[in-house]
Amino acid sequence: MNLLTETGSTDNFIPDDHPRSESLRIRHKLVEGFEKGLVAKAGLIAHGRGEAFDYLLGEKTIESAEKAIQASVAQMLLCKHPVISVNGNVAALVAEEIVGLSEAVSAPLEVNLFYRSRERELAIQEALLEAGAKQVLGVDLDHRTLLPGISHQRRYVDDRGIANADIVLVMLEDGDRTIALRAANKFVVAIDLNPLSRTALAGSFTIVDNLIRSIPLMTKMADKLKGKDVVELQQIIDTYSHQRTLEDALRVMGQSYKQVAPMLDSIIVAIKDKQKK
Ligand code: PTJ
Repeated sequence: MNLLTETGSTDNFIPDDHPRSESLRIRHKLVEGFEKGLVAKAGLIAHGRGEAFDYLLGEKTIESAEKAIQASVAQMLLCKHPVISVNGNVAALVAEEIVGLSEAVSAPLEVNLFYRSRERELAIQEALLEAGAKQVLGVDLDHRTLLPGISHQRRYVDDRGIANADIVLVMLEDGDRTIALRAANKFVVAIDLNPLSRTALAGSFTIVDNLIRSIPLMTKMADKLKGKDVVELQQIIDTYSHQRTLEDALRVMGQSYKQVAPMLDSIIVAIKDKQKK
């Protein structure tokens, strides 16, 4: 069959033995999300930026990100009104997983978009409901209110959700709203693969990791930490350093130059293997 003329399932295009098959499948999930009206055009580009940083992290959750997950979940469990902000990329990539986290930390999901349109709000709401969410905030116009200090569409928040939250989890976010949320005295947990982004810097705590890995890890962590008392949770938070986490992510990325020599060797082996066939 001629793969170039084939349409439909991505399985036909991405063979399992392709060394980057997992990353390519995630990309296609996002493209499908775009076709379903969940993801903004710019969301596809934003994903590419994330992929580049993830490459430098070795596409794994580094130790300092695990610590950030622990401290962030501890803080979410201690706060009274946690809310999880969901945009197009999140709904396309981790709809079921974000519903799982929402249940684990008792935090409602709220749709909040940079490129807000009624169609996208409703499509994202539907995807979350299909994934098992019992309620999705941020869509009902009767509950719409404004977060001060932002001129773009992210200023619209739900009076049952982000407007009254004491902690907000954000992903694929822009620095503007993170700063506005902090200015409104909210604790912000950010997930961002770029440790130098304004969001990563402006978050109270930042998890430098791919949300595809970190959301399920946060749910597992919530199940683990739920048994701990307030003093133990507070101790985790007090011994955590936001600055050290960002520095460590950059240190790990900087160390990736050490992979060049072994990777060059493996490419030479791959070329020789192909020549033998
Ligand atoms: O709100 P929407 O759905 O209308 O779309 C808003 C987008 C995503 C277009 C908007 O927020 C945007 O342009 O984002 P930025 O400014 O490109 O920032 C996205 C950040 O998320 C970048 O720092 C990326 O490195 C990071 N990122 C991308 N993919 C992932 C990620 N971080 C964690 N996990 C990812 N999978």
